[in-house]
Amino acid sequence: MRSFTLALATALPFCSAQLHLEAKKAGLKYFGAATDSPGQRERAGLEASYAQYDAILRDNNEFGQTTPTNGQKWLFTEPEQGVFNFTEGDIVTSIAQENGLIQRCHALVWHSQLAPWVESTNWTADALRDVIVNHVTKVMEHYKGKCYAWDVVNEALNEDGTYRESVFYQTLGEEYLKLAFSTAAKVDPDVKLYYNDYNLESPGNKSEGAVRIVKLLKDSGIKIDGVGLQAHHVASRPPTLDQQIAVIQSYAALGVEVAYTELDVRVELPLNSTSLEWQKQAYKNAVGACVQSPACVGITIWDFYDPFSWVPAVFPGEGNALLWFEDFSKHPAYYGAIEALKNKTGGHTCKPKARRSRDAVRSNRLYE
Ligand code: 9MR
Repeated sequence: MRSFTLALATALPFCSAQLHLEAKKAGLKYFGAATDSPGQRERAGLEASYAQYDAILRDNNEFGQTTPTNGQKWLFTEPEQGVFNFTEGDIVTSIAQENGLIQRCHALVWHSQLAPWVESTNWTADALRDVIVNHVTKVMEHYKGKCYAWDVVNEALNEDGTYRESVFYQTLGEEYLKLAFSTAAKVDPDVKLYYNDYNLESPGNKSEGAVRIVKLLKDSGIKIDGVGLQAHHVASRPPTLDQQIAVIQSYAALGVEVAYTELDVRVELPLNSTSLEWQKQAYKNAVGACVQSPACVGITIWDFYDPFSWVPAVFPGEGNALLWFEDFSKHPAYYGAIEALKNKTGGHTCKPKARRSRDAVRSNRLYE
C-alpha cells in the first residue's frame, strides 16, 4: 500500500486547492463546516489549538459557509416557555457575518435537544400549536436576514419511513409539519425552508418518507425549498455514488433543492490505511454526488476538526470522522473531496502537499 502510494505520489501534481474555492469553481454555492459556540465545544487540554482552529474556519478559500451545531436548538433558544435566549446561536452568527460566511440555520422543530418543558407537558392540540408557532416565529424573527436556509423540521422519520413518535407527532400528527413550514414561510419569505434528516442519501423507505413530506407540503400549498441530507456516513459501508445521485434526483424531481448538511464519515479505531482509504472514497462519492447533481447547492461538514466531532461520544470505538486530525494535518479524505470537486471542472487529481508529520508516521497514516 505504501509503495503504491509513493508511486502514485511521484506521478501526480501537488494540491494547492481548497474546499470552498474548488466548490465555487464546480458550480456549488458553498463548501462549509458547522461549528459550535466556544462554550459548547471546549475540550479540556485543547485550549492551545483554538487559534489554529479559528484561522481555518475563517479562511474563505476553505469554507464559505457555517452552521451552528447546537446554539440555535430549542434547548438553548427557549429553555423555558416564552423565555428566549440567543446567546449561543449569536456567537456563530457573528462569526458568519464577520467573515462573510453563508449561514445555514439549524433547527426549529426537532424531538432531540428539545427543552424539557416541551416534552414533560401533556399538551392539548391547540396549546402545542401555539407553542410551535411562537417558537418558530420568535427564533426566525431574531435571525431574519442572517440565514440562507433554515432546517424547519429535523428528523421526523423513522428508518422505515414512518413518522417518529415525537411529542409533536403524537399530539398533532403530520399537521405539525404543515404548521412549522407554513409559519416559517410567513415569518421570513426570503429564507430557504428545508426538511433535514439522516440516512436520506440512498433510495429506500426513509428517502421515500422524505419524498412524501415534500409532497404533503406542496400538495397543501405550503412552501418547502429543500431537502437536507445530513450524511453521517460510516467508512466501511457508505452509500455509493450512484445511489446518492439517484436519491438526489428523486427529491429534485419534486422541484426542491438539495444540500449535504452534516457530512461526516466515521471510522473504526484504531485507524489504518484501509479505513482511511474507505473514508476518502466515501467523502469523494458524497461530494461527487453533489457536484454531479444540478439540484445540489452545497456541502456542509459537521465541524472539520476531529476533536470537536460528536461521533466518539455517541459511537465509542469510532471517530476521526472529519477532515482535520487532532494535530491539524489533513485526512486523505480531504484530498478525496478536492478530487471530486476538481473532477467536475476537469482539474487533475493531485497528491497532498505537506510532508508526513512525526505524529502521522507514529499512527501509521499514509498522507501528510
Ligand atoms: O453535533 C451535535 C452534538 O454536539 C450534540 O451533542 C448532538 C445532540 O443530539 O447533536 C449533534 O448534532 C446533530 C444535529 O443537530 C442533527 N443531526 C445529528 C447530529 C449529530 O448527532
